[in-house]
Amino acid sequence: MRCDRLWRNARLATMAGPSGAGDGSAAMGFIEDGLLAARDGRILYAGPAADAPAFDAAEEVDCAGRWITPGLIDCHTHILHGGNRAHEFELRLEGASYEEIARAGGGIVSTMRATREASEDELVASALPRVDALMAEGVTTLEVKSGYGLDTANELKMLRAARRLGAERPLHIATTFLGAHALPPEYAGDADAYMALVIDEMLPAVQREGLADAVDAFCEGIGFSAGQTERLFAAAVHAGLPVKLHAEQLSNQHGAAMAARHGALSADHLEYLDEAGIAAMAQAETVATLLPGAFYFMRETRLPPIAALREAGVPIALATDCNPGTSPLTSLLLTLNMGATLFHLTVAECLAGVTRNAARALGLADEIGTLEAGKRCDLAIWDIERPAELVYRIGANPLHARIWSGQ
Ligand code: DI6
Ligand code: FE
Repeated sequence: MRCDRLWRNARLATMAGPSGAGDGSAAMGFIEDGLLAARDGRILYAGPAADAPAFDAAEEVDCAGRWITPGLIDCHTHILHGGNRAHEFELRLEGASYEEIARAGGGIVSTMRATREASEDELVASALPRVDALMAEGVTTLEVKSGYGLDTANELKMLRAARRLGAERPLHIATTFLGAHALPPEYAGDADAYMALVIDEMLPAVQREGLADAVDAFCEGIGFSAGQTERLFAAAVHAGLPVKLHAEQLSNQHGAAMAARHGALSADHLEYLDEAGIAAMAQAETVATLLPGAFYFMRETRLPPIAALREAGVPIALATDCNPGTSPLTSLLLTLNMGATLFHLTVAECLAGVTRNAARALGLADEIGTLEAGKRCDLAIWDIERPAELVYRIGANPLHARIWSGQ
């Protein structure tokens, strides 16, 4: 059988183990003497060398026993933004809280100002070093949210800039419209009016240009209520866009259950999630995207209900939440370590969280996230003896090669 490229002598973590395979090598789909073949940017075969058909390959790579995993997926980022918030970090070190800073006009609104001032070119240029840091660790798909424009022109500018990241780099970009991230000062005291603008003007404009793959909101005391968010979600679903939600990060607003009722791809953060929220997510198969970088940086002490999520069979994803205010983090490998150390996830859960379940959180489970025939050939090839090393080490980057769409 003809193929473009063949990787031999590889150990594979397909991340496609049978469900119910437990928590170890079976769940991660380990294959010791593995072979992977690609054609036209797709995986043609990934499995034991002994079972592979005879391939006629244009190019062959000897992996010398290295491990291949699916290319990593960072499924929740605010990587595009103007400026940074190092000064607010200093204020927090002196005792100010995130909410106090936000209510005093800092926080998301200070990044909004810097983002409005930046041109589309400048936004792209300032994000690229952060994007490059993630790619250097094997990231092949990146979700990018808007949410620092907070008016129609600037939200569109952010989403156009987000799409351009995917033209500037060999990387799949999934864009998320987060117009309902914070209340801009011109709408102070009137969140309902701002939400109406998001629904009646921004969302249709975003749809006309095909700029968003999903719609998100910040459902929080300092963000939008579950009722306000529900109006947006009804409009998004009506427009054919999937939804996801920043839910239960700082308090329990019952946002995750509301999101699940709208078939949300994911509910994210979830430190204050309750039993009813977990049950609703399990029923809707909504992914729980956990963001240990924000938990760490905010010195949060309340853990997301990991054991209950696991018990209920809610799929768990992990992401950087890369943003200037609560998670200035550009390492998905460090995020894996935090998932294990701070959130008590197993190695299998951590790795599924940045592959298979991250793909589900983006609605891309048929395209990416596992090493299976038919999926895009996005790979990370690692200089490691066992996949646990990806979770175990702090500050190491054992990436040997990154393959995107077979290249
Ligand atoms: N939750 C977060 O952690 C980020 N956005 C959100 O809704 C914070 C964004 C920021 O502070 O700039
Ligand atoms: Fe976020």
